[in-house]
Amino acid sequence: MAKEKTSALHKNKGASQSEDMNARAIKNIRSKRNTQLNTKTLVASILKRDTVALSRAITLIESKHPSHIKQANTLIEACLPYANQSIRIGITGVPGVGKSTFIETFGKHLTSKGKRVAVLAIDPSSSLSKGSILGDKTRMEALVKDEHAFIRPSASGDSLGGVARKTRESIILCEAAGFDVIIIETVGVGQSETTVHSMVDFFLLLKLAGAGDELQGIKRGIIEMADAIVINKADGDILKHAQLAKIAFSKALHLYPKKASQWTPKVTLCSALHNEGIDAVWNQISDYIAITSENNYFKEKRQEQNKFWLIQTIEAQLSSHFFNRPDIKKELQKQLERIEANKTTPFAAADYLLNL
Ligand SMILES: Nc1nc2c(ncn2[C@@H]2O[C@H](COP(=O)(O)OP(=O)(O)O)[C@@H](O)[C@H]2O)c(=O)[nH]1
Ligand SMILES: [Mg+2]
Repeated sequence: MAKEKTSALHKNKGASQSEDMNARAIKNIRSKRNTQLNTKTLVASILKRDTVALSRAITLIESKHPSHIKQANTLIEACLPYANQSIRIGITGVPGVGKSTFIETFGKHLTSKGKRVAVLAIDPSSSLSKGSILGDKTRMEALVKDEHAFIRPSASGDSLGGVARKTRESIILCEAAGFDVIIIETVGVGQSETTVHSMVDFFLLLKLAGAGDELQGIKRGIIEMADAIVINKADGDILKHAQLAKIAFSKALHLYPKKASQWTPKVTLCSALHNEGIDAVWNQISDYIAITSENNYFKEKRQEQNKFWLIQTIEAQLSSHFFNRPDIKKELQKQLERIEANKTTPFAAADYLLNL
């Protein structure tokens, strides 16, 4: 039968198109089945703590290909029941403050205590400079080689929101892969500290001692967000400055009202390079977890964060949907020109565009 069909198709040129379509349909079904199989295998491997599978999964999350996006969503859904079992720590500080060095020393400290540590990054500047804050993996040589650590350079993206979403999804995957501590690093460009703050349990500000003007040039709100201020490079000639900086920051912290978490942030000194003061940082975080678990703030904060991210995601999708519409693109340009020519107000123009 099959043979007859084949030969008939070969004689009839007009039928070759349907044969082609059949082949395509079969290929489609196969590839769909393969994708489903792949997703299942990938999830199983992630749950078995296979970091190669974890890397592949994060790459899928970062992809813009529609079929990858679908697969990524299935993946996240499958991993979600296994998530939520980690401590998420945000670390921020200006370039050169010693974030990479700190994460290396801190990460090694944690793995030596039997913890599994994942390091992710939010780097809003990376889409511009094509660089990445975790690109300098050389500073984390020991941690990179540690089988209980996983380091993922920052996701690239067009917007902070896009990068943030990918990072949040990566957190879920890392948790499913059994990581106990997730560190999110950021350089604090633009709104990135606020973004990281909205996805972590504990927010750590890394600072340098200067010439007594530590508090100058510090972004508003950042001290309020910090659960700990750690002054790095408190070694050698800088130690004295660091001690003075500690006093200045402690005073500044006292100006803020008590936090909803009932936690009182502390200022400590450390030398990431010489592994000094690192255990004190971990002890502080452990205390924080104990206090906020006891008073339920830990859970409540995560729930608030989830609600925040739901709204954020809807807003982002609505706005990208809107701005990507060809008619809106055209009309927006026109309205911008009209604003320039003083022929309309921003509000009237917005009304007009939203009603299109
Ligand atoms: N003296 C001293 N130098 C440090 C310390 N931590 C980092 N550094 C140095 O500061 C420079 C910048 O560190 P890095 O970790 O790359 O900073 P990042 O840009 O914040 O990631 C490097 O040359 C480090 O060796 C420290 O605790 N003490
Ligand atoms: Mg670095």
